[in-house]
Amino acid sequence: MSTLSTSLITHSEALFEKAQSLIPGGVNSPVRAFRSVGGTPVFISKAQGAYIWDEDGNRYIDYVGSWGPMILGHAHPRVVHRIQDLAERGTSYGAPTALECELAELVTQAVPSMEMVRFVSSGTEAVMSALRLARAYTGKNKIIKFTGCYHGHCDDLLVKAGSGASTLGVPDSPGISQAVASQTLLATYNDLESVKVLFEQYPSEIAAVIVEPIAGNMGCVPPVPGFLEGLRLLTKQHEALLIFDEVITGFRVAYGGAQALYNVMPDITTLGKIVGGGLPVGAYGASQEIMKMVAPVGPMYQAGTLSGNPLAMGAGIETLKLLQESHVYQQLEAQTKCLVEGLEAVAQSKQIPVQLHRVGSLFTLFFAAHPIQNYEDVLKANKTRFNRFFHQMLKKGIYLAPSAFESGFVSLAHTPNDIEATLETFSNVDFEDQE
Ligand code: HOZ
Repeated sequence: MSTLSTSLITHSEALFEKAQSLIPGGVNSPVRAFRSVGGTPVFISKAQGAYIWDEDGNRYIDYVGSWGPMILGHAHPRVVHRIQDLAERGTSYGAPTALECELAELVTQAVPSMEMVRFVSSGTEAVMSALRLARAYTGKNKIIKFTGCYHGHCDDLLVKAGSGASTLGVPDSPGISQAVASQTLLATYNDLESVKVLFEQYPSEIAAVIVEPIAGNMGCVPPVPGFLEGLRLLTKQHEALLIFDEVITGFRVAYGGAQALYNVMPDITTLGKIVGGGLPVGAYGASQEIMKMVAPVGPMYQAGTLSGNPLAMGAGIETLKLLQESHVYQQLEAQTKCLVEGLEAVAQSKQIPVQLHRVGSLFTLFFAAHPIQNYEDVLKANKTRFNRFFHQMLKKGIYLAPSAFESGFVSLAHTPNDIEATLETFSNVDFEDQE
């Protein structure tokens, strides 16, 4: 591991200062600004395999993986070569390509409930389109979402819990109209009763329930047994659609995503991250019947200049093909299990209460003694302790998400040595606050 820079002001600090005068908060996505953990974000100059390097030359073992897409590790040679090869033929045509067909075939073969797919450029765009599709198909307007589940920054879903927000539909961000926010209803993750109550309250107005089948944006919170099955039943009973937001879980927890893992089929699925192999891609898909609502076949309009971009399609194709190799998910499972069990053992030896959650190669370490099943539980975890842990790990070359409430990602490039180095580093973290 490299020694960290000793100059008075690091390149990252200088860049952050400059960036803040040009870009709001110095970042193009808020969580990157380290507001949750404090301090200065490291500016990344390159990545390879399981590692990223900052502008000061420090190397880190990366458990963020660009927030999920880099399941193969960074700069996998096959993905890089494909992008290079395609770039020489032009970077965007705004016209159909064979590549789109190839990726669509791979996706629909992989994800059990998707018979047809439409590619867009981000997870947010996929979710936004999926909601429009659900409304167009059902002719209803209201959407149920779960507090703590995040589905990108589209207006409808930037509403979460908080005093009054659930019942009054108060937008979480200014700029979202009351009319839009009032169409979003909030339920509690892993609590079917909270969904039933909403269906009873609005029996004929709910177009869809949208859920992260494994919550990944409040840290990793798996569904309790029966939760997803219960959502499937309730939505069927009330003629509402079930949308699985598999932007994080798609191709991550299993090749067919969480729906394959738990054998619960949604009506609409949204994808992002891995499906684009590290380039900007989102996708939404469903049965032929539902997808025939989408223009130009049906009346629901949705379009995009860079949708199905050839470089992004190529990166996605190579990534999915590599994920089809037989050892892949067993290897991810084994490495992550080893990491998570090791973290648990170290925490125990330090007498620090933790909850370690893992599904496949998606994991979160919560500093909490209580079981965690929903957002309220998540908020009660010890944030101060996480921040102390985060900064000490970062200083020693372990790059984790800069927030107590995000998931960690292990890639195929992480080696047993990387896991060992991570555990060793954790064992040296000084929890001065320890009671
Ligand atoms: N949506 C991500 C957090 N769950 C953050 C994405 C980013 O900052 O790149």
